[in-house]
Amino acid sequence: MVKRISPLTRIEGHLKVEVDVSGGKVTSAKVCGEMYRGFENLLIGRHPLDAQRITQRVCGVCHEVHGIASSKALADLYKVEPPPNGKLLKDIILALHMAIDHILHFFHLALPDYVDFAALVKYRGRDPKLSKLKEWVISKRPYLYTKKVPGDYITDPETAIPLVANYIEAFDKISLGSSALATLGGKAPFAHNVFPGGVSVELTMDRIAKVSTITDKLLYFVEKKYLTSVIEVAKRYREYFRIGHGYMNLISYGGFEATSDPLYQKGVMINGKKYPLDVDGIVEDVAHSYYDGQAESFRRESTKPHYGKEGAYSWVKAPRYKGHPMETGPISRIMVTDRTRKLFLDFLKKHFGVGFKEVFSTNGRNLARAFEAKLLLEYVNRALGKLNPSESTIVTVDVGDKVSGSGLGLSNAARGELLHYIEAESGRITKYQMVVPSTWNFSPRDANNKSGPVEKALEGTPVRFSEGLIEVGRVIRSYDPCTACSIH
Ligand code: NFE
Ligand code: MG
Repeated sequence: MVKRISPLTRIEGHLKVEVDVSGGKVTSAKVCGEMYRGFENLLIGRHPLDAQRITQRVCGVCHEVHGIASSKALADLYKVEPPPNGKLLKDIILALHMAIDHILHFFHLALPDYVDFAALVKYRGRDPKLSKLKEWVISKRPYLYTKKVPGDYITDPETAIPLVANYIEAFDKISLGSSALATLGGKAPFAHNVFPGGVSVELTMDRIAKVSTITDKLLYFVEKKYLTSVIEVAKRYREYFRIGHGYMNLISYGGFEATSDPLYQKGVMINGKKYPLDVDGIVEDVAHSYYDGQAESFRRESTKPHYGKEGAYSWVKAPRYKGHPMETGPISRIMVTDRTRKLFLDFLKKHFGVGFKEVFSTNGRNLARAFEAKLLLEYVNRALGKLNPSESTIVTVDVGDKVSGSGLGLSNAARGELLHYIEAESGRITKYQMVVPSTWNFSPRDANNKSGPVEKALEGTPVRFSEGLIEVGRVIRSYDPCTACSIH
């Protein structure tokens, strides 16, 4: 029997999921990006420096990442290298953004899959925010307590209410993190002072001190509330160490390298085994996507939309690495990097007694995301200490330069690894290609009929609650989907 979720809510963008259910399990799945946007094509003919302003608007949830990836591609095109402060500032802005994006994902997008917020009716304490929310919902919005999707939720008030309290606090922490982003990036969302040659900000001690204080507060929240909440949920739902098991293929571009001790290494894992990264192995297949053409390297492909193409079912292309569907996200960076892999495996063993295989699961992804938030904020603290207010933060690019050539930007985003590639002639863009994290994860089948990573992970998912498919939703949300990004 084919069951459908359309649209899948509590994600970014418009995603449709079709699953074949038989014997109480998903036997096969199709994930479909439902919209065409065309950012790659609308850049053609424009000034190269427009790319980082325009691509930043691909997404409202990962609002800094495309601007930063684009600035790296442009730095390669214009052959400029940011000074140490410029590199540090790009890393700090990116890491702060990713940490608050992770907080948003767990509390505001994923947690309602696990917790019945109606438990709040039993709240008898004096916390003003919890009391206000309880009163407001009871008197004004009782339907917010009605679960639309049936499921096995946490209902006991002793567990549920502290999780709801953290959900509320998470809003404040995201707002706080955004003010740090604005302090360095000029504004948030969408930093406007990030350029190929660095970041144009006056590096005053009070700015650095403000960002440092906020980072400490975020780190405290991540350690004491975010990580503890994800651990609590994973302990309640231990079966999700087996549900949502993916290909065990991971891709990492390295990153956060502006300090002398880089956080992440470049590399791939194929079927759980590590290899060096070969960027030229990255190809985008369009056999089941609404585009004309064939599987091509990002350096050669173009984007030719063709709605209704025979055999196609998604606006998401299908990136492949040497023919393999690859998962990307916090688990790919953490598991490819020797140091963080060891730390994360120790953490899983200590709290759950599970190992390598369980990383590739619904719980594994949610835990890795929280674990990464901590790693990123610790990195921000190290990077802040390396800033030198008496030195420059930027080298400027001559906007009148009639540049010709190509530029590659390998960068990171909350949902995984992000590639921007530009070609220009006489100061105008002739090609722009983005290979985006959610494009990797939410890709459809390829010319060899190999499913995308999420499609594969959904196979075998139990369906005990066929109305609403809560288990399917949990698996998909463990990837923190962004369809806006994936279709770009
Ligand atoms: Ni729109 Fe984004 C990018 C994706 S990552 S969310 O790039 O996919 O945080
Ligand atoms: Mg693309």
